[in-house]
Amino acid sequence: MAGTKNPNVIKWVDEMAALTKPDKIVWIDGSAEQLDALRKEAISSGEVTELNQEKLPGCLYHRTLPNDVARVEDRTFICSKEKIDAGPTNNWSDPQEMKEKLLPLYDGVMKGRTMYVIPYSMGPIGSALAKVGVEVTDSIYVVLNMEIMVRMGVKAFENLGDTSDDFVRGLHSKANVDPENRYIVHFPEENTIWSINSAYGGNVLLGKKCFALRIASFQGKNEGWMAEHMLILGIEKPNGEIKYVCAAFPSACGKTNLAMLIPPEGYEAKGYKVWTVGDDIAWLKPGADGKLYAINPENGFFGVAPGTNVKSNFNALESTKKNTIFTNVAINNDDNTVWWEGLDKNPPENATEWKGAKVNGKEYAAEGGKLAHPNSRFTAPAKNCPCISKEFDNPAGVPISAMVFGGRRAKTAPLVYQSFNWAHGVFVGSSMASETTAAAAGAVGVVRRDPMAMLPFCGYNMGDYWSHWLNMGEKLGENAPKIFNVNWFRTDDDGNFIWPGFGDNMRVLDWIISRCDSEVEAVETPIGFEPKPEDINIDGLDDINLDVIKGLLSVDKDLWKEEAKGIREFYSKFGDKLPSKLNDELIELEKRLA
Ligand code: OXD
Ligand code: MN
Repeated sequence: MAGTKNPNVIKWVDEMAALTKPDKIVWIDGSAEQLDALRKEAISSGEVTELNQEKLPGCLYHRTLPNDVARVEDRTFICSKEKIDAGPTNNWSDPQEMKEKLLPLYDGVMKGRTMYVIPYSMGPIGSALAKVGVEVTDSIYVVLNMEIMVRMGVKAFENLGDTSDDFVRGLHSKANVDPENRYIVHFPEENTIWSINSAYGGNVLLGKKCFALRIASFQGKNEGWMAEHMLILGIEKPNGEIKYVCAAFPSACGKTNLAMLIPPEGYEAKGYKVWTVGDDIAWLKPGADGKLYAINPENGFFGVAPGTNVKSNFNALESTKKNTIFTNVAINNDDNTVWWEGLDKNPPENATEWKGAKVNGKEYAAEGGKLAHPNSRFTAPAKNCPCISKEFDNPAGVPISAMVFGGRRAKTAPLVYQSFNWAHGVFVGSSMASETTAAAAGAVGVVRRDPMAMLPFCGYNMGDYWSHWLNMGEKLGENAPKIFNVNWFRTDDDGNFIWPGFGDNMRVLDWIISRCDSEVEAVETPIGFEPKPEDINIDGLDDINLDVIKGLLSVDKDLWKEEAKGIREFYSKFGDKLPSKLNDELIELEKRLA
């Protein structure tokens, strides 16, 4: 039963079935009965296993093939009609040529399999900011994950109605999970995503990166809104007022941790609280009052497990205690629970590592083996999160006061600074960068530009994307959020982090919201407005005194001159698409540094 009369949906699903030739088609209605039956089927086929149902009720475990453990940027394409519209930061292929290449791979690929048709809404049902997608897939694992990550089922059709054609078409087949024929392809001008030969979340949960960032960023440009790789959090002040902040960081900068931050004791005693609206993606649109409102289009967290523990992120860990799917973590066979590096210091002796081998976990870890894959994940319902915002389901979204960019910089960027204005803030975001760490292969300390943390996720030319940002600022005028940059990762001469990070990042957020409320003054520097050192609250911090804060806020002009050169080189890739305003901002920065 289709659950919709919409002829556009029905026609497209018919076409996909004619192409992939499944034995059976199952429309996902979102009912508990149907999901229960699918869970049982996935358990009996071995696609997932049930974890300890007393300790982890409703939790399942899944293992992917070792060749299929992460997003594949080199096999991800933006197929706009014109190459220039994909821009220099995306892989591009002519849409027709790409279809000719992929159609034979899809032809009959679901023979002997069931095709699941998943209607879903990105964003709360009934929200003017929400959008509908339909994903067809031959993977129950995808259905079970989508159930957590999006608002799934016939209710999504309420937003679409009976005639609209405005839905994103997602075609996924795990096929043979063949890495040589793995493709993650976007046709932004056709609202269409094709994914084949992967069964890893980021490549197959098409609502997430593919739709909510790559396709949605393009839709947002055309329709006057923004799809950003940003967490959304609310900071409740002692008087009960809540200020909302969005923040973009490249991966491995602690985005989920910041989204679920627990304020230091002194703040909690005063009555401050932090509420999570989203940990990965924000859709932003001006409201009737002219302010910028954000929704989290997702309904769950697809978080990296390693490193998550009671201290680093209590709230994320709590979120995984029920109805969660774990992928590629290790199993503790003593009690059929899960383990990953950084959960605690006790790898289970009787373990199964992520590829499926039974090992003595203690010995394995002592020899440097990884029991969980470094990119192993939990898929957890947002409503499990102890600090989930009361506004999480609010169709109107939350008004954004500040936008924060950040990266991992050992010396260059100070702890925090504020942009002079919106256009300067866009410049700051466009030149965002992170330095490579010893954790990744290759040279340490190499600067990688990742504008607005959108490098792998912008579905069109990044130059046009920056123009769109600049236009949004003009439209918002006085109501535009203030833009900031933070860096939690400054190191001392021995390479140790100076700033404690985690919950103590609240101290920086405190300054940020005080600036938004014009409650605190700032110091003008060549790169932006900085706090007066005494305005960063260091009460209760043992190792940090005013001099340390001064150091964290220092701006080394020589390093920044190098930085400006790096930005100029990066900008040169964009040719005519680089907005002249950003070039002007760079020239102004160079003048201020001279
Ligand atoms: C993610 C990512 O998985 O940004 O969220 O890579
Ligand atoms: Mn992300």
